[in-house]
Amino acid sequence: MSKKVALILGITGQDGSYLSELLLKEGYEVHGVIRRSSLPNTGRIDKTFDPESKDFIHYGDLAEGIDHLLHDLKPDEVYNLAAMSHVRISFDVPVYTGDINALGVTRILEGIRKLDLGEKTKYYQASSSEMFGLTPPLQNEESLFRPVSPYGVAKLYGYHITKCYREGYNMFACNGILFNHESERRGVNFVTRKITRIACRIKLGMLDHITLGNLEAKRDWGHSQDYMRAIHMIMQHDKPDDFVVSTGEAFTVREFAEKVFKYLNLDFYKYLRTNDIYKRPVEVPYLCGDSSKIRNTLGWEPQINFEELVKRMVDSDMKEAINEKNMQE
Ligand code: NAP
Ligand code: F7E
Repeated sequence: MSKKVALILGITGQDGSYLSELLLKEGYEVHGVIRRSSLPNTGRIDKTFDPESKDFIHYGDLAEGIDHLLHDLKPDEVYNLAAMSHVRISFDVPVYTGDINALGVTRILEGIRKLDLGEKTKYYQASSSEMFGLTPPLQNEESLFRPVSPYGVAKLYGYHITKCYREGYNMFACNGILFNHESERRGVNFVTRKITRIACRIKLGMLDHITLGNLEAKRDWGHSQDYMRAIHMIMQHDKPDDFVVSTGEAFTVREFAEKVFKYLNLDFYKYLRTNDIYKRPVEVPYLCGDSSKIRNTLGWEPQINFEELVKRMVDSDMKEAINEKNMQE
């Protein structure tokens, strides 16, 4: 039997790197799209894909569309994980955020439709709990969307246009509405990784403080590997549908930081500074998801809890910080 072909947009990101590993393990032929950058951006996938090989890694950008790749590869499954994914920065680049996170989705769906791949090619859209915005928890598939960031608004467009192509053209197009998920590979300017990275450097005497914004925001934090398992299950379901993916437990940024510093035997408040530059014009105060639908329908549940997430992130950042310190000496 020939291998299933998967195409991942956003393969160089946190989620894309874990998803590519999962799909390769499942026996897929995996292709990914990378952007041109002035410094290497393939650090998360260099161990998985030969950087010299042009067979599986292709240049492309959601600003332009990927019709050429859809035409050449005729993939069985397209995972769109590509986005300008930072909520605060979306206030600085709102037009770009709309172009990539909203219109970028239409570019892919329209490519699938125009090339008449709709019968064959399944589409996954990386929708976000940020779309719920000011709606109080628990949020699930029936909750009102009240986004308050350019990121959340653009993602809501992506969500609806995915449903529109599903209903209008009978395409297998699904949304995963994923709550915050982190990992050892999380981008360094998201709050969890910022805290674990800096705390380890404080422990080793390389830094003497951490500066944060709003400490009271509450988030439902899971691990990216568990969530990539969920999205693969969503794509194997017998019908296209939309699912919330979350742990159902939420903590404040303050609680996350306290836990990290305590794990390292440090007093968080001795090192804490705050600065409004890390605050958003409008904050989403409290996200906590009700993921009963995916648990009951597909049997998914997370395997990595909050404690384990914190431990994995700190242990990994400690190794990285020790290496960095040794290089400096
Ligand atoms: P991430 O680490 O920031 O990765 C984003 C990926 O998108 C990177 O590969 C990036 O490429 C790529 N990208 C950005 N702009 C692009 C463009 N114009 N054309 C092509 N590729 C582009 O994000 P993540 O945490 O893995 O999240 C994956 C997806 O899930 C995103 O769509 C995000 O919005 C969504 N999401 C994430 C969470 C979460 O908590 N992590 C929750 C809900 C939804 P470079 O490496 O070159 O920058
Ligand atoms: O902020 C607060 C900040 O940037 C979490 C993305 O993956 O999840 C992510 O978006 C909270 C916010 O993630 C700092 O105000 C305090 O309340 O880690 P974050 P996010 O905005 O929740 C959603 C679901 C996505 O879809 C997104 O792609 O932490 N916070 N101090 C801070 N945040 C940052 N980044 N930096 C601080 O210094």
